[in-house]
Amino acid sequence: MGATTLITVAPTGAESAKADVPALPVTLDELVRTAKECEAAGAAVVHVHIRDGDARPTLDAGRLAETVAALREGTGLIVQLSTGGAVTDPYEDRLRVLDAAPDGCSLTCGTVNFGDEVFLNPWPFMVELYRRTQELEIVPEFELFDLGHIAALRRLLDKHGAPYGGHVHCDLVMGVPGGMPGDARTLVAAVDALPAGATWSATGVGRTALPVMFAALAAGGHLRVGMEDTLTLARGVPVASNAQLVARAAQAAELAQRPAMPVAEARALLGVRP
Ligand code: KMH
Ligand code: ZN
Repeated sequence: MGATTLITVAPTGAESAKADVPALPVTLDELVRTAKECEAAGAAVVHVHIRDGDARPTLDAGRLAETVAALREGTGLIVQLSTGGAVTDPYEDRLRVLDAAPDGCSLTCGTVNFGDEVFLNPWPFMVELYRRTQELEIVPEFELFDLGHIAALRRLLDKHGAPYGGHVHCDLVMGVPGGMPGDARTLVAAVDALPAGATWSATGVGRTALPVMFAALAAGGHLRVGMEDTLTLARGVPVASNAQLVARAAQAAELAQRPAMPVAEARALLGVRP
């Protein structure tokens, strides 16, 4: 078990509408301001989805490049772009995300029912995305929504070698309707199945956020929090800001005697490009 806790913030996502969630950061200014606040509260990685001028999810190449530049300029955070996008995004657009040259990107290890929709990640797409991360020297974070995704991750590593940076870091995304449940016994089963030497964070969507956070800390893992996954702080209390969620995670990590990991340590752990 490491001495510190890597905190990733996922501030926006692709699923919530600004009209329903006014605190959601959707413009570049809002995103950079949020990222600065989250860095100050203890985050080391920002997992980024962007929106267009109408606050709708987009994978526009120009906006992605501009976003990476602005986050680098305004923060010291490790910039991880989502390649998951929205469930409607075509594979080609999701692959082109890497052209924005982020430090890292998400790479989901299989298809999963996603509420009433399907989040498609067939094997050939996973392989193509993985190869491009290796070529472009971008650190992938393996997103695992279900236990079967861990088998696909192991197969990917067996057949296509180590990721750029040489280290395998995973994120258990738990509690998605259609994916693995967000509870302690599922978390332990997932962690037991991970490849040797991998590090991992966990996030629980919706009301599984706190059980998953506590289970992850108890099991020696890292944390992902943010308004992509959680919009309610407590029953009937909406989340006011992403920084509020990061501060709560940092406080829990401190109580667990593994305080928030400084960004420099996170860069070394993940092996991101200097
Ligand atoms: N928005 C979801 C369909 C990722 O960022 O890579 C997928 C997602 C995963 O959020
Ligand atoms: Zn995401």
